[in-house]
Amino acid sequence: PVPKWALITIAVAVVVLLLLFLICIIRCCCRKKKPKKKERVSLQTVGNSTMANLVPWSPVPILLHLVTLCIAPFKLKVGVKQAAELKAMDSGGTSDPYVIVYLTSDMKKRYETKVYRKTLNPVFNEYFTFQVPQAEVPDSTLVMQIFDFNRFAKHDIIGEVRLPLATVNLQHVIEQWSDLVAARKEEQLGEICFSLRYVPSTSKLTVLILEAKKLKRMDSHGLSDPFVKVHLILNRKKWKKKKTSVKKNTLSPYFNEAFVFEVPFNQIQNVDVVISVWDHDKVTKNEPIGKLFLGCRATGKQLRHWSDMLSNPRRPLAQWHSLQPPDVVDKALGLKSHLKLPLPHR
Ligand SMILES: [Ca+2]
Ligand SMILES: [Ca+2]
Repeated sequence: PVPKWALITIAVAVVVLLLLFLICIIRCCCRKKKPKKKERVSLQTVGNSTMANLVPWSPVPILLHLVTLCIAPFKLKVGVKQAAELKAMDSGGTSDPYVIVYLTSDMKKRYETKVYRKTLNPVFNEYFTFQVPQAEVPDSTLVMQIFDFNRFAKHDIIGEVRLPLATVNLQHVIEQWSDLVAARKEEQLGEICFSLRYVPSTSKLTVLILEAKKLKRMDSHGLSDPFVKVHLILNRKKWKKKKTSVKKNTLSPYFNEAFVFEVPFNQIQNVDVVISVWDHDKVTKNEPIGKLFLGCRATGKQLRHWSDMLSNPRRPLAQWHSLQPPDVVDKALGLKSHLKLPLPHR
């Protein structure tokens, strides 16, 4: 017979050994999960950060760090970590870099890092938090612009990184190097307000063009002469079209013109409504100012407006929308190039 104290000692020893074994396993696992730093990752691979491809050395990269803090409301923490081998903008062969960070869904909210004097390899390690309505996340792009500070002259832009949030897997922490590219000018094309109403029993789709504001100025001596075209696209082909009257010399026209289209209930899912604002010109051809489309293929605010219309039959629903560059919208719609040509003015 084994004494009781011996049994207890053996039991304690076994438990201690098991605990040690468990600690070892946990340590090994954690070590593997630590993200590798300083990998140079191309933007295309962002969608799947675990499968990031290594790309050849690039001359001016910047290291970013993204963390989704909260899903609803969507909160994103953006870390500007460091930049390497920046272009020298000052005569001494150095730059004084700082970074401006914003999301295109709210361009008024901009953050700035401190200025780092006389360096081409600044280490910023600064973090900024953004909050975005959930519906606007797919359409939003994170923009980081690096500038060279100058005390007595205009600050020069060194380059920028644009990261459409729709291309990023926001459920993972992302830490990656991105290449800087030449900065693009942010263009405000304007906003348009219209209401949508669908009555399934009568197959009537009503688009009421209400007004527009902050439209881009298109005429060199004057403002713009806006009018609105409403196109219906069925199965990627232009189907029906209507247009408003022209409002002369204004950037905030008021239309209040309604268009009724007959769309059978079994086709409503296959229809895109394209709304474009044009500048009328007497001498030269009319020019598009901006565009947007609604339908089951749309995203963000436009998709929400469309689905609200479908789930509230017979009720007109009005909403403001931002105009997008016409070529971007045409690309999203996958229209053939010949359909992009402006129609002759009557
Ligand atoms: Ca400078
Ligand atoms: Ca004009």
